[in-house]
Amino acid sequence: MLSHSSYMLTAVAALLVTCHALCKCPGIPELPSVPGLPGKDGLKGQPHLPDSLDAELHNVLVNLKHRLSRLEGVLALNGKIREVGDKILASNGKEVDFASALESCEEAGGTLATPMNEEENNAILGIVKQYNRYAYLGIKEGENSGQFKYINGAPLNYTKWHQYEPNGKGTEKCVEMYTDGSWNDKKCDLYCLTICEF
Ligand code: MAN
Ligand code: CA
Repeated sequence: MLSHSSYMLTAVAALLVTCHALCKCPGIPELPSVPGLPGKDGLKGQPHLPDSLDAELHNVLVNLKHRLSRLEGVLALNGKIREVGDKILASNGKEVDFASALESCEEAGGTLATPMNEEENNAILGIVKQYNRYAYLGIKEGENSGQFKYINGAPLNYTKWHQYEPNGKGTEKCVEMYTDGSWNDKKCDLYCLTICEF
């Protein structure tokens, strides 16, 4: 006979495994194994949860998804978020230096908006236009001048430089988006709009 708490733990583990199977979660690592509980393959076979609990968990997930999509609808309606692919973009409307902008995004569990393709660039541009302010992007110049990288150090796979940019030659290590969506290398201690991605 399972104790109440281990029964709940099993239920939560099952919920997480079910969620993991239902949602494609890029970037989310495999679930760690929980000592004393079957792994995700174990849960697929026997012994498994009573059908009533399985149905209940399925119901919980369906309701959570419905609730989340309604909340996203409200936020989008109010111009608080924009969704592009799997990313959610949002701004706090504040203009601060690069380090502060990045810090705000990370504190909220995200990072600075980083356009990886034209569609994402256009979604970020929508927010730049909404506030009519240039925004810092999640891109920085590396040690070699002229070599810009994502914040995680990976090389850029998409660029949208304005004509004659980047021109700072090591003196402008951050990147801002203009109100036409093009990019300019820019000093990092100026005031640009904070746009985060989650
Ligand atoms: C300013 C700065 C530079 C930019 C030029 C373009 O000097 O914003 O980063 O390259 O304008 O004229
Ligand atoms: Ca420049």
